[in-house]
Amino acid sequence: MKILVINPNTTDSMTDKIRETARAVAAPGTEIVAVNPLDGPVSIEGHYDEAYCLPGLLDEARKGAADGADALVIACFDDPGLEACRELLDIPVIGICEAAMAAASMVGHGFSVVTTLPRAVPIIEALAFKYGFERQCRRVRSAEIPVLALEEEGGGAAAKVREEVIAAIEQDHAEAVLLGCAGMTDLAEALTKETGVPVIDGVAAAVKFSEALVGLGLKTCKRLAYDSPRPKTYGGAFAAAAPKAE
Ligand code: 5HY
Repeated sequence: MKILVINPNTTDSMTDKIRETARAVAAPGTEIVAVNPLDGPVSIEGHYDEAYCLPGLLDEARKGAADGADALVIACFDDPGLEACRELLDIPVIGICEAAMAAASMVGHGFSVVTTLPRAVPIIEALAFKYGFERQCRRVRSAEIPVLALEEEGGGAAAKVREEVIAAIEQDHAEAVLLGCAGMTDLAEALTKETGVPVIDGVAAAVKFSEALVGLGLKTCKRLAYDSPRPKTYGGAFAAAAPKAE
């Protein structure tokens, strides 16, 4: 099978890290294609960035599906464009936040999340409610680092994430801790070994859930919620993206 993994921001080094994790956890016979758009924000920190990542994300999703992807992983912890991609495609579409929360709910009674900036906290809290994990989500913490700090070797960002992971375990009594940014994907293994608590990276979780859904032969239901977009005209720069009659 082929899994398309899209980093919706435009930072190649983060896409490389995401690709490395995805390929490391993929089963033999699973091909990983990891890409990011050329147009859009270098990092997604809040709603405005998220809005401007969507056209590039949707274009990459459309191209990847046409190239034979069997599933799509959206590798940003805000799960941007999740429902739009499910309308656009019939292959399974999985967001790394939803995947990480689902995995955490199966290995512990309660989980915490450690993300980057304080502004990301309410966004992830809202996702916990949206996905029905509000009872299991103990707290969403911020390491108070910009997303791109995670791309700086020796910049101290990893140490700040580690501090919050330990605080989540000791203070929130979290039985699993989610890494609330795709840029943290390379930190999960060492933190799990050090703490003895599952520290869950959404990229890895989403890849394995994708393999499971494809293996079950499941596709997105195209009735009602995720029905294909209705054909209509789009004006201006988005004209080529207009939904066409199937
Ligand atoms: C992410 N931003 O996973 C989110 C998470 C965050 O560019 N990739 C980003 O920290 O807001």
